[in-house]
Amino acid sequence: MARILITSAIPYINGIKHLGNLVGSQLPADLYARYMRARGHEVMFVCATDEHGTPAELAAAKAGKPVARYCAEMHDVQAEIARGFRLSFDHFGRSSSARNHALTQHFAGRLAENGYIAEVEERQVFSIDDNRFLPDRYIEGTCPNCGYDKARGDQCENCTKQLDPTDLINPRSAISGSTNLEVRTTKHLYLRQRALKDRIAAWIDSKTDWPVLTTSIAKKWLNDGEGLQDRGITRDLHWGVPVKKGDQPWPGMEGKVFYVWFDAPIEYIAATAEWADAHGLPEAAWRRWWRLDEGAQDVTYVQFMGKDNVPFHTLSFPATLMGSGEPWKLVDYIKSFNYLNYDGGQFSTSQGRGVFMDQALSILPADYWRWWLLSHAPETSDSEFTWENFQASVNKDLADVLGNLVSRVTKFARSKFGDTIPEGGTWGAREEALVADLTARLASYQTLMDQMEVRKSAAELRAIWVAGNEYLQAAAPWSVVKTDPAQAAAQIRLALNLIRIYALISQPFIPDAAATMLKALNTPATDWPTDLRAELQALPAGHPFEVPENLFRKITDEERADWQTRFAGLRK
Ligand code: B3M
Ligand code: ZN
Repeated sequence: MARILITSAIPYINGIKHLGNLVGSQLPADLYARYMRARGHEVMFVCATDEHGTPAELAAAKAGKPVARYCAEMHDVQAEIARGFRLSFDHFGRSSSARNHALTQHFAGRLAENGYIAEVEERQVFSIDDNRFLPDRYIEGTCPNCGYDKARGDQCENCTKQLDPTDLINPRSAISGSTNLEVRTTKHLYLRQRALKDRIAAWIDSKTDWPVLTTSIAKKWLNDGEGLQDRGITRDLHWGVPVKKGDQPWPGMEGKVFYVWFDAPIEYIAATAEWADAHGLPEAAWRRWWRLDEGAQDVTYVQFMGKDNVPFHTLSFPATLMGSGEPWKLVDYIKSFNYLNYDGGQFSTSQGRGVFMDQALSILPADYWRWWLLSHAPETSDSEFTWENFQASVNKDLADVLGNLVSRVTKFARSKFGDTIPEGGTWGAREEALVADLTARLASYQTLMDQMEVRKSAAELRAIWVAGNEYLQAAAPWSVVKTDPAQAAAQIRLALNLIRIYALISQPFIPDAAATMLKALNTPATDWPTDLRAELQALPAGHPFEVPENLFRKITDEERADWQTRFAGLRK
């Protein structure tokens, strides 16, 4: 049994996330966590809300609420929606927690002791009309790297380059739109990433198995142009983790807070500590996941994120951990994703374009979305959500292939043989061929799931469902029953057992349908099936079963057209 630590990028608190956010981090992380648990491994899967920085302040101001209250409310909203999508976090924490405050201040203190923090008198953009400094998202302008005209002060969404507000061309205030700006001097702390460059570069070079998307972005910002830059890690804001050296004051930094991207990844650790606190467990319970000197040397750590988050996870967060000089667990594998587009454009939270997580659940249950999103995950390139494709995929894969098999088999079994699994008959060549085919396909499915090949895993799972349909098509128990009822009984006994296997192996993708299938078969979720010949005979003759509710319904053309119109415009 292995120990696997899984983190999903933590979603900003500033509103409900759209389906593009979901498929880029939380959903594939959940798929992997569910799979690894089902394979019998010990899993710690954490996520949280990212509650600091300008996104939180701007959203609270827009909602007309104090930022602390806004964050508390939005955390509950996001947690509820995550439950709705069946995201199986061991803990869904908050970056504003006391744990994260303490850990963030701890890391800053250690970095300072080790000489990796510089105190810099720096020039910051000040808005005369707003009477305040404009860090990060408080300022917008044109990206000096790619020319995108809505780049923010901290990063260009278009080309992923990390920016400083003073880098922007034609800057304007995101609060008032004012261009009446000037540069003023203020003192800030810088993380001396350049001093850690060689260590980071060597570490990234050692990750030969990482996806190209991850390493290409990391290497781009490590080596391009002037290479890795030192990064400001404090801000002139009120909301955030107060700047301290451990638990000691930091002279000259009073009233300032740490930059959101400094404390957000530290929340991965803090969320694990919050998990231990929530369960009344001792410190050792979370430290064994994170401290190499306290058990984490056995842990495999996997992170999931969208491509725009890669620079922070390959450069800045490792720099924090390495620079601490303490034995913290570094990530072993970073699974990153491209963007999901929406019906010919981009999903956008700021512009309210696309389908948001709450809206999605209001029209269809989680499994429909989980299946489509995962089977179309933007892995090798950006992918696109269209309502036509969604309808086709749900109707074919879920309703026709899987749902139809389950309902046909259970209904036929009940009408011909009653409420228990029938006895009689034996397997022949066709059944043996099915066992061989499924055994090979299951092995391939497992390999793909182990490799986090999300789309390919979905395709293989679908192929496993199709193989069952083809078997039934060829065996045709509904005809055989007329001449050889015992033979039909053997076929349907196998088919009912097949439904159980489908439930066990499909659960990471479609947990609710899997639970319904197991319930209909009066059987608990057990270990991952290994020996398919034995598993296809696990439920014996005489075992009671029921006909489940329809697993999946089809999406009609009218519904599709209706949703297409309803979600064409901008939200709010
Ligand atoms: N909140 C950005 C995002 O939601 C940011 C991720 C933090 S991961 C430590 O995409
Ligand atoms: Zn750019």
